[in-house]
Amino acid sequence: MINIIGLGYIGLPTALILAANGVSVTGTDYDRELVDTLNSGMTTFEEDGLDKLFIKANENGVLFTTEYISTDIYIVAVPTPYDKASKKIDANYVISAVNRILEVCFDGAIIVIESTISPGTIDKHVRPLIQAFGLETGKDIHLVHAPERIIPGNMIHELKFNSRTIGADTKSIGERVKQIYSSFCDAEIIITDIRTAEMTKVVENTFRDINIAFANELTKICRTDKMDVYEIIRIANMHPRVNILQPGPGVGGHCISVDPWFLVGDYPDLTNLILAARKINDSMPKHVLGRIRDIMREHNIKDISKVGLYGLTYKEDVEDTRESPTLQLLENMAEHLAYGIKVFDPMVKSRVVDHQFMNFEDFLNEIEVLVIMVSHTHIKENMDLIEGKLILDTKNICSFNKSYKL
Ligand code: SAJ
Repeated sequence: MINIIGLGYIGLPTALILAANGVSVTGTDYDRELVDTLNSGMTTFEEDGLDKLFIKANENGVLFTTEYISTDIYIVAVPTPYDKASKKIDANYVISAVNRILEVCFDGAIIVIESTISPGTIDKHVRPLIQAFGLETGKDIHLVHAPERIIPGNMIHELKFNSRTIGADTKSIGERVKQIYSSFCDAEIIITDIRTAEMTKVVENTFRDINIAFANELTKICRTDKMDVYEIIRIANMHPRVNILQPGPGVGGHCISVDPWFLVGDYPDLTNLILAARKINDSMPKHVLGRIRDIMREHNIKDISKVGLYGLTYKEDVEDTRESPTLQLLENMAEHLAYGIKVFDPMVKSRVVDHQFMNFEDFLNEIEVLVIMVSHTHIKENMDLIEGKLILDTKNICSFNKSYKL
């Protein structure tokens, strides 16, 4: 029996894919409402293929509870935020999960940490917990780090086809964990040490952040002299060794905008490039605000409540609003909020901000300037509805002559 701790965006799909592939699984989460929802036969977020997996996992007897189970394998997938002041990882969720496991686990149990952690977290924060229990790592308890790599929007496919890294203290424990992941993962599974696995995961997300920052910096350069950044990136990317990502209104989500800070927090004197990239990406919502002002000036629009932001999530076709560029932008313009900039997102069913509309047409009726912050399929399929508006298209999805770009 594997006990998965944390049934969020990573823990739930992992529990389901294991169970769907015949592994005996109990999922544990401290959120009673979430556990009740799963036990009532419903999933807790939308993701392509998740519901199908849920049905299969239920047929195979997957269990959900708020309790920790006595067993010999645990997979921990709890949040790892960073402390905004120190820029260092906040490992409290991991620490509390491991403490609860140590109270109930069998002798010789394996604890796999899937949550993204900064390099050294296991040595600094997790091993001491085991010693404090009077136990010995490598004998009474085995620690493993197996960071996830799946991308929201394509999670189920990537669970099966992305290669994985397993960091373990010994090859034999690494092999045992590899066997578990092999039950559903068809790609290569590499065994390495824990520190390398920790660092590799953070490096992957930092690489993406830096690449996006480069695209965003190019956007600002191109704006100054009216060059077309999208065309320039498109042509540059035809070079066999160039692969620049796309500019946008900012970098959100709980991964790319968080993980590079772990390195900045731990190596402040050595992370000039990484810090610069973070600052560039964090400056993009302000750049969008500047572009909104340009358009308002040009069209003599004085009232910010005539502006509507389309998209509240951190990227297209997901429901997750964490650290989203739109929320960052609204924070940036807090003093103007009283004037009521409008917001709409078809993926967000609850009220998250002021002046949020739940109906697209009502939203459009109230605004003159539409700012596309997120390129949901919904708007791509409803281009005819927005044609009469002044459009600031931060995602380059709109081909109308009149649309403004970043
Ligand atoms: N974005 C751009 N331009 C781009 C690509 C993305 O501005 O060309 C923005 C998005 O709009 C979004 C943010 O970046 O606001 C992050 O989105 P994303 O799609 O790049 O990444 P995430 O956060 O959804 O998932 C990432 C992935 N990491 C890498 O691709 C290296 C995923 O594989 C990881 O599993 C995930 O982080 C994680 O959990 O760490």
